[in-house]
Order: sequence, then structure tokens, then C-alpha cells
Amino acid sequence: MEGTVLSGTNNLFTLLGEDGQRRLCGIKGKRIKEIEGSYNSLAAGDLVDFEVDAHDPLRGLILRMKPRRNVFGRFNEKGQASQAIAANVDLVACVVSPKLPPFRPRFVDRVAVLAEAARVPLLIILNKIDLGLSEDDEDRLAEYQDLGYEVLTASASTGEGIEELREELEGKTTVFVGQSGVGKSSLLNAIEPGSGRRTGEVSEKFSRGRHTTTMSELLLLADGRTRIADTPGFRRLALRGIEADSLVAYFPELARLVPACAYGLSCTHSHETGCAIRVALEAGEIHPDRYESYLRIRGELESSIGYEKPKGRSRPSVRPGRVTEDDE
Ligand SMILES: Nc1nc2c(ncn2[C@@H]2O[C@H](COP(=O)(O)OP(=O)(O)OP(=O)(O)O)[C@@H](O)[C@H]2O)c(=O)[nH]1
Ligand SMILES: [Mg+2]
Ligand SMILES: [Zn+2]
Repeated sequence: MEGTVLSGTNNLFTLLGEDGQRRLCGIKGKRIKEIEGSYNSLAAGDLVDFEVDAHDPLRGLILRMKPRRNVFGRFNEKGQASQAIAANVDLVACVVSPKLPPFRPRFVDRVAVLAEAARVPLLIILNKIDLGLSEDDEDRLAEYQDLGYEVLTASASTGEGIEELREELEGKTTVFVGQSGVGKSSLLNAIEPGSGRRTGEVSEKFSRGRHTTTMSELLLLADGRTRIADTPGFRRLALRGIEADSLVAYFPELARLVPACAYGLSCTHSHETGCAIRVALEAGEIHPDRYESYLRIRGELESSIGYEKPKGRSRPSVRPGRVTEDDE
């Protein structure tokens, strides 16, 4: 039978079978990775073939994973192992808040790169609008809109913007990502009253680094067509697995300038004279913070283990991939 992975840990997964039944399933022979030749294990949203346990109709064994349409993943804190967060999604929703925790555009830039790399559209949800929004943060959000990303403001507490959000998500499979405490689970509860997601106190999170949601879980809304993956908040989003030289492709406003760079595809866009991106930066046509994000992520990709610099040409390295508060 075919089934969808709703959640899972330690090789035990909750599946929704095509018969509408939920079952707890292990992996037959614990060899799913080998079957698909995939480094990632199963994630919420994965489609699998499974067999029902002959003795227990509510249990089963997963036989294989179906090919993925896409996968939204991240690397662990040390950037050493990839973790699939959700598979086969239509939309990545990056949830942010104006305060508690503060708005961090650099985090959004990282999610945007991951979404572009997975070829999935990005929606930015500014939750907690009831706490107010500084002019600076408002400008940054408008900037993302100009780049072509959809931006919605909402409040899980007052209900503002929830109807628009519901409409935006309707009929899609969306993965909610964002720092701990921004209100991902609260938004889900507001969209679908009765979904009973556990939410937590922010002050407690800050002092103890506690996460209320501890594992990704795909929720099916009552309309039967809308699916949302609630995920644990990340403190930091390490980026790996992208060639430093192709990173620019995932910044839409930079990518379209590359053909005009004097060194074309071999331009690092960090120092070259005749770099169209640097010219546009000087002219104030691209946002300095976005450019800074590009440099930081590029530095991180270049300094990460396993990355080999292209041979034959020496180029000064851009900034090392330092981890700063802003990146968290
Ligand atoms: N003022 C205000 N507080 C909110 C809003 N939405 C959520 N909160 C509060 O923010 C805190 C964190 O909310 P959660 O929904 O647990 O956040 P989360 O993003 O799911 O956090 P993790 O599961 O740890 O990743 C809770 O105390 C919520 O009550 C909002 O719109 N306005
Ligand atoms: Mg949560
Ligand atoms: Zn350039």
C-alpha cells in the first residue's frame, strides 16, 4: 500500500495510508537508505510503499521510499550531516517575528537560498504583528517583496491576517520553518483551531534554549486538501552542499546581473573590477545586507570541509565563514 510519512523518529514512523488509516511503521530490514541510495532518511511528506502487519492492522513495515519531487533540508549545527525536514512540498513558509525573538533578515536569506535551491516558492510570514514593527524591519520586508517573495503579516494572538494566511496555504503542502519562539505552532493552532499544537513561553526558551516542538510533523487540515509541516525551531541554519561559485544563482537579484560581470560565471562578485553586482551595489540598486549575506554564506561554503577551490586561478578568499550572532 502507498502511504505518506506524517512524522517519525529513530526509524519508527507514523504513516497515513491511502486507505485513510494511520499506522506506526518500522522500516523493513532497516535499509531504506540503501534502497534509494539517498543520504537522507525519511522525512515528513515522503511517499512510501508499505505492508500492513499481518497480526496488527495498525502497524506496518515500510518497503521503499518513492522518488521525491523535492526536499527541504538543512545541515546539523556543525554542518556535517544533512537532515531532511520535509519532502514533496509546494511552499516554504519562513515564520519571523518583530521581537521575542527579534527579526533576523540574515536567517530569512538563508531560508530563501534553501528554498531557491529546492525550487520551492517562499512565503515570509511576519507573526506577532500585535507587538508592532519598526520602520527598519518594515523596509526589509518590503525589500523581500520587491525581490518577488510573498510577505504576509499576521498575529496568532489577535487573529489578524489569519484568514489571508489560510487562503494562501489552501490546497498546498507547506513547511513552516523559523527560529524557536516565532510562533509556528501558534499559527497552526490559529489556522486550524483544535489542532492542539503545543506552544511555549519565549522567556523560557531564551533562558534555557528550549524548543517546544521537538520533531517535524505533517498535519492534515480538516478541509482534506491542505497540509502543513510544523517543525522545531532552528537556532542556526548552516548551508552546505552548494558550490560556492553557484551560490549567486540563489539570490535572484544578483543572479540576473551575472551575465554582465566582466568575468562572467567565474566572477566571485567579491572584489573584481567590472563586476556588475558590485557596480549595482555602489549604485544602491541592491540591498547591502543581502550582498553581505551572500558574502557570508559564500565564505562559509568555501571554508567548509570538502569544498575544493577551483584550480588554476588564484583569488583572494572572501570573508571566512564566521558564525556571528546575526546569523543565528
Ligand atoms: N504577542 C504574540 N505572541 C505570540 C504570537 N504567536 C505566538 N506567540 C507566543 O510566542 C510563544 C512561542 O510560540 P510557539 O508557537 O510555541 O513558537 P514556535 O515557533 O512553535 O517555537 P518552537 O516550537 O520552539 O520552534 C508563545 O508564548 C506564544 O504564545 C502572536 O501573534 N503575538
Ligand atoms: Mg512549535
Ligand atoms: Zn561579479
